[in-house]
Amino acid sequence: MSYQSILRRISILACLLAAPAWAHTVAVSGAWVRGTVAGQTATGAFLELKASEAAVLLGVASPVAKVIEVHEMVMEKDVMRMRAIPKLDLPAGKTVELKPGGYHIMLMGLVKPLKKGDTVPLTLKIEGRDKKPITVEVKAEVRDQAPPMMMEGHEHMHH
Ligand SMILES: [Cu+2]
Repeated sequence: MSYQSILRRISILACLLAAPAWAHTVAVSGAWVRGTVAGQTATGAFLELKASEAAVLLGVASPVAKVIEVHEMVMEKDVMRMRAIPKLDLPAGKTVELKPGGYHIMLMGLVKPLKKGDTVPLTLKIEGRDKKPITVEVKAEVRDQAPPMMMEGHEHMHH
């Protein structure tokens, strides 16, 4: 191997090592928020996430709600209930759906009603394998879509 070709190999390696940190991406698509009716203080936000490398969703922030949690749906004594989870795993290259009846972002303590056509800004806090937190800004469209049947009743479980 010539000195020149060794040099070339070294410079190729240097390029690979210098790959930019933003090569790790989290793609967000189909973000929407369920519109609210008068007096309603909580609603759900839904979207799809696809991380290029394994990552975790640690939390969500938005100016429209005082408290925001990531929820999962669990079956408890034949009743579907929702429960806050501290983080949501985003496996590399897989689409993770947050949708009605499944994982969702719970917006609580809404500061104003959310009408169809409004835009809700969401800031997703995500952490990759390198433990460096990144934020992803999302604009979610408000839709007036009725909740699915399975969402009914879970707020009145304590008899
Ligand atoms: Cu919920």
